[in-house]
Amino acid sequence: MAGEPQADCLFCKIAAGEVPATVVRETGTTIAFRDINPQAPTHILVIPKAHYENAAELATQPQLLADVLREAGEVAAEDKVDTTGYRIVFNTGRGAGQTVFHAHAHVMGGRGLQWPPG
Ligand code: IU
Repeated sequence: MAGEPQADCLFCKIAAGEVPATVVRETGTTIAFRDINPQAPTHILVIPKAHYENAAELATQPQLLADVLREAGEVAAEDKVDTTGYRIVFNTGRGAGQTVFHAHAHVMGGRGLQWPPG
């Protein structure tokens, strides 16, 4: 159920501290960690600790969505990509490349980013 921990969800396990990750920031509601397969010099995932499948489901909790977006800005600033520019991406659905079905914002920067993305 939305908002409840899922036994088979990797990001729920990272949020619970059961699976290690390179955590860069944590709040009461969110956790941010470096992507294990970075696609840019800065590639950080910001997730809500509670389980929502994707950005649309997360948006049913507006404060939590705002928490994730605020933390995306914070990690960008901490990695100093806020001045050069960065991208916040929510892949949504398999066809768009979503592989982990626990909502996560990719924060990417530190190199030139093409538009439109592939
Ligand atoms: P996607 O948008 O669902 O494809 O993003 C999932 C990301 O999670 C992807 O960039 C993976 O490299 C990343 N990831 C991770 O950081 N640690 C893991 O143990 C696994 C995936 I599995």
